Amino acid sequence: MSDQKPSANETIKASSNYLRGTIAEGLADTSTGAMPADDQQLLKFHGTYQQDDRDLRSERRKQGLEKAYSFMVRIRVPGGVATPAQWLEVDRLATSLANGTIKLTTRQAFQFHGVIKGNLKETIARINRTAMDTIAACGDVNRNVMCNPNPHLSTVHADVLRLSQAISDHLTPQTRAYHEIWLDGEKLESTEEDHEPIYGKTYLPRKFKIAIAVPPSNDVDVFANDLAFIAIIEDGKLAGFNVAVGGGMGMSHGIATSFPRIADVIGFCPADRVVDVAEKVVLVQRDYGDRTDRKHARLKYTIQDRGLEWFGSELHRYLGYDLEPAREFRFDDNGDRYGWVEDASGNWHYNLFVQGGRVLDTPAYPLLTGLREIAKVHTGDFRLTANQNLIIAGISPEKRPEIEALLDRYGISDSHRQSGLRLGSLACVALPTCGLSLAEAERYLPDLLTELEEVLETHGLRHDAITIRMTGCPNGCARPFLAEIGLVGRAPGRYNVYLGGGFAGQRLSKLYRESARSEELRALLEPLIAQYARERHDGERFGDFCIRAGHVEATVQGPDFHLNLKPGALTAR
Ligand code: SRM
Ligand code: SF4
Repeated sequence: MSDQKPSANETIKASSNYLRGTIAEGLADTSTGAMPADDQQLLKFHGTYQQDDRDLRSERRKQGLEKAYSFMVRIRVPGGVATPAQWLEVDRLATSLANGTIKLTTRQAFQFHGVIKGNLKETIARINRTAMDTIAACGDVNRNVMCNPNPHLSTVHADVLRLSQAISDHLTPQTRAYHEIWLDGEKLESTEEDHEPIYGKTYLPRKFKIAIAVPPSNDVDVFANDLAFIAIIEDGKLAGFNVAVGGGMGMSHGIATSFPRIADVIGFCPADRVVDVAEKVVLVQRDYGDRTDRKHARLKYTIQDRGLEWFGSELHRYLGYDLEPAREFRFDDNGDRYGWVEDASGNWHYNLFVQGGRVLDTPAYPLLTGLREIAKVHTGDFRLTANQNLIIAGISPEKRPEIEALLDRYGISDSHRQSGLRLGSLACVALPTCGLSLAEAERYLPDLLTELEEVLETHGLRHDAITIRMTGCPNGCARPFLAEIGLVGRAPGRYNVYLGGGFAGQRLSKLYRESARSEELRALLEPLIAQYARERHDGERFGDFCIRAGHVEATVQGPDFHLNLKPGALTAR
């Protein structure tokens, strides 16, 4: 920890009157499509980011116009569950007030892009009218709580979903600013000061993320979270959760003090203590997280700096009791179960693959329209997965033919019949909306996959599951450091290539090639894929193979992520 003064964002939060700032005034100013700089920081807590269309930047600059400003709006969906009515409203908003697409994110949320300032209030108000919200979807607070979305996988699913919603509710900011600013006619006239019992006036030092996994599926990539709960099922019942802390993906190229880290398992808690444990972990981070340097403010750095032992004893002090020893668990993979699956009660679930999580209509593939027609007749719900996919869940046997006919009519029924590599792919948004992207991701990965599919075909691996994730920068929004192949934007058309991540998201990958040009990626990966096809052991995963074959070393935690360790010097986690 440094002795420096608090970062600028701390001052903005402290003087914002519980996140109000001058947002209301900024929204009313029609002379610009942008918001004042400080309010842009506060808007994140309300679930929206100011962006501009980066494809248009230079043209607009030449014409002397201000940037093409618009807003990204993120809808919180705890556990990823949305009703058909909610889906239909999301669709209406996307097509009437946003850019005509729905983005399913890597944290089971919906995102709109391209909402102009004049439409922001209506968008957020309408989201709230369908019993969803955007508060705390972004900002220095606890974010959307993820949980395994597959009800058919486990009988304890309902319990786990309920708990993820309970954690989410408990950690939602209490400020009335959200209601005042966005929900017309609900301005509270009370003179009482707001009160944030958990966060206080300056909220958290940085974003905070929680996920719950239900083994053997690690489809939420639980180790990428600040706080992770791993369900322990004994005798078919939920016994409680292993608790893991200190995960996070983001780093900056060339800055060795920033690094991805996977969460460490520190113990076990019974199910009825999970909300309390979540609160106290948040409080430890609230009180000890670094508020001077936002690049060093996540829980992973608090733990890395002070040690896991320190964290354990501090957590004990806040809780007033000890966690129990961690229990056995095993993860098989971090992907989705595609296609049709029947659950114990005879209902059906269809997990479709959504390329890059982007739901839109193209002449060849009217996915948005197809899902709209399904939502009109569907009596179950929709489940967003952490792999940017969608489950049409809870389809009764009587309803299945009708849903199947619609899937066929709109060309969706084959969505899960893709190569194993494509099904295991994730791409973050990147260009043109993300202000931090250094290279393409969502718009480029599909083409790269088509090239790599030719390679897989040649080597007989078309149906083998391999995880590949691309991001436009090292912030890691598609968790590339937990993929078997991670491609991380470095500059336009250039990517750092990471290999050796664990197939179950249990091990970080390692840098294999720096700043490879996009035209080189196929040639760079082909020999590895060919060698894997020839030399792999029975059941050996591509990531494990890359380490055994000596292409990359096994990773270790913390700053050592950047060290070029000799193979075998340290063991894989
Ligand atoms: Fe992310 C920032 C998109 C999941 C780590 N992320 C951003 C912003 C808001 C860019 C910005 O700050 O200006 C991106 C908006 C792009 C756009 O145009 O929509 C953005 N992140 C996304 C999404 C939409 C990617 C996607 O394609 O699905 C995901 C939305 C999740 C959600 O629904 O809440 C998304 N971001 C993640 C994840 C994955 C996860 O949480 O499992 C990570 C890695 C885990 C982690 O937090 O360490 C992630 N995003 C970041 C970071 C690095 C944070 C760090 O402390 O290291 C940033 C940059 C920042 O916060 O300064 C960032
Ligand atoms: Fe933007 Fe980088 Fe996140 Fe991709 S990884 S969405 S480029 S911040």
